[in-house]
Amino acid sequence: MITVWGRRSSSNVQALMWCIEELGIDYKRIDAGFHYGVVETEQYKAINPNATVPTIQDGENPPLWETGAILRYLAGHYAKDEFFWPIDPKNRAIIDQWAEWSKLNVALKFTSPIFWQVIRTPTDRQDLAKIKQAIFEFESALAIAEQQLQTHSYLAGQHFSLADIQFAHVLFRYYDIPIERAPLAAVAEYYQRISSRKPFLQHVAVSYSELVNTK
Ligand SMILES: N[C@@H](CCC(=O)N[C@@H](CS)C(=O)NCC(=O)O)C(=O)O
Repeated sequence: MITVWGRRSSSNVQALMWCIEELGIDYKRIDAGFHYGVVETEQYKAINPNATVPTIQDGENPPLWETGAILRYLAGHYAKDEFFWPIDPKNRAIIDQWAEWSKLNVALKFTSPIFWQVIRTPTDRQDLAKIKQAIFEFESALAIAEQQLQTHSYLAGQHFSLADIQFAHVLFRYYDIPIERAPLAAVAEYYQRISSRKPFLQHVAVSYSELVNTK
């Protein structure tokens, strides 16, 4: 049994929960972070000094933080599917390449400069030019995924993998928030494919209303 600390509205927790569900792992989730608190307690900081979510503990093993590392731990320990995170180093490196790319070029270029600006900043305080530039930069990264997805069903190849979790958990909010989007047909078609996965619907395509700031 894995214990997960992290609120459902955190994008990193969503990626993790999506992975847990895909791999069929037993878990208990404790709300933490944002207005749920917990993360600033000394007890929590002893297991995650960053005071962020998610953190996990698998049985008696040492606690783990940093979503990418947790996903790899779970994949290495629990995935039965040979494609999710392959054992062969050169096949695994392709998954890791796209997963790292997704974290650095997709998630980081979306969450703070776009999502937080559009959803968590009251309309009268939004810097529209800055948001437009951030969308341009984010979609320049998506254009690389577009090219890849024109010839591959999934981000790192023809099979669903850990890279899709790092990449596609961002897409629900990208397609949901009120912004103008570039026409990226292969990404849109891929998103439809991903959206038919139950674990994605259960943990990623969920309300973020607790994050909206209208004041
Ligand atoms: N690099 C870390 C980032 C963790 C992070 O910043 N998590 C955010 C939520 S997505 C957080 O804890 N925010 C503060 C809070 O929720 O209280 C990871 O990938 O796990």
